[in-house]
Amino acid sequence: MNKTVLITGASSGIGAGCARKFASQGAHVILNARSTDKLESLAGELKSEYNADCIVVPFDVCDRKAAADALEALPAEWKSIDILINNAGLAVGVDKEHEGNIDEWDIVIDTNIKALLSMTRLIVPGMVERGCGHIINIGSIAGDAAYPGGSVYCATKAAVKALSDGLRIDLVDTPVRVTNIKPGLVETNFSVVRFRGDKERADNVYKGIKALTGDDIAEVAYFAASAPEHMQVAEILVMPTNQATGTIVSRK
Ligand code: 8X3
Repeated sequence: MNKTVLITGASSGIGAGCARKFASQGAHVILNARSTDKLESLAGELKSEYNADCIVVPFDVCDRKAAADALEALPAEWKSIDILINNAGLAVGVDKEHEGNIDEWDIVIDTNIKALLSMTRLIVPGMVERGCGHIINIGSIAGDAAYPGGSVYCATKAAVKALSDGLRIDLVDTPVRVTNIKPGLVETNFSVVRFRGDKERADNVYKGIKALTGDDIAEVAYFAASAPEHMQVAEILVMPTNQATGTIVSRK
């Protein structure tokens, strides 16, 4: 794949999985996350494993100015981004809506909705101008229906669906494609963050079920990205075989 891909939240989980998959297929990969160290280490791996062409652009996606400045400062040969993978996102806490922590909600809403929107706003005009591009948003099964303790997170992922659908409508007369990938249980650092660092509680989420991995979701993203140009994979809901909905899971 001779395309330039920018991945947010690339330092771990689904983002790192996407970085490995796209790099292994010859894409030019721009790695974004907050942690320079983690990005540098991943970039080193991609270079040694796949001889990948990749650069790191560390910034917090919630910081609009830092995002705009970093994109502006990209070397000329990296400026034409073909694929934007809006992956950065998180859940914090499992409180009831009427008992939740408003500051934590701000972080979740700012990252999952507002940062996704600002990255889209910064990068998509260039895609339209060049007549080529693909936005892959990492939504969630959580956006399809709310579940206990997930109220605000579920709302943000419902927003990702609405923003993906809206963008697809707005780009309908262009060659630019929009995909919303909605994963179910994926074993990453996600639950550790959701449970505010409680590793044991996080591990329980994936007990007794073969959960998906970041690499599995990367396969889905790559499938959408490598589909023929006339084919727009609009939405994919993907979950472990023993999961049926956001709340129905069979554990052995
Ligand atoms: C994360 C998946 O199942 O925790 O988006 O809602 S789940």
